[in-house]
Amino acid sequence: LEVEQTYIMVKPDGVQRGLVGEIISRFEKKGFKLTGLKLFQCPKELAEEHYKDLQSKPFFPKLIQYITSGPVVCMAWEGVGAVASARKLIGATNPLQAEPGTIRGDLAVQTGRNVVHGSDSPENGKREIGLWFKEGEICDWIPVQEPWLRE
Ligand code: YYY
Ligand code: MG
Repeated sequence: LEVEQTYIMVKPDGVQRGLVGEIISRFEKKGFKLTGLKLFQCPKELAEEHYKDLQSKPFFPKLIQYITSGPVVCMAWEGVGAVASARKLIGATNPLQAEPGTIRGDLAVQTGRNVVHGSDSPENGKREIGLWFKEGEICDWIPVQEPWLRE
């Protein structure tokens, strides 16, 4: 398994519902390294670029409206196998199908209000971090817990 970067975002409903700390905490506790973090009001054009693969879907306009309806919390996380692992922590797209113990399984009830985004591939992780963060907003650092996470 490779060291990967993944883009995680608390969506506007997660911010409004006061779930930011809880969601950050799940990735922190897992042992990933936070390399970028900001509160951000997303412009429509960026939301459309981020979700461009879904452009033809009937729910696309509503999705863009939702993502731009209030501030989001943008995060970049790094770790071994971080992309797939983060998707597991997040749970299924439809929160009713998401397992208990996952973020969506524990904290959400509807696909259109599923509180969090996570990149679906290492390529998209890099692409999305590049979209949402400017150069200088990503920090590389060595967590003191490193030797206690991996032998
Ligand atoms: O990666 P993930 O967020 O789990 O699902 P995607 O298939 O990439 O869809 C992105 C986003 O679109 C999803 O989190 C909610 C919304 N959406 C929707 O509103 N209705 C659907 N039937 C499918 C997705
Ligand atoms: Mg997706």
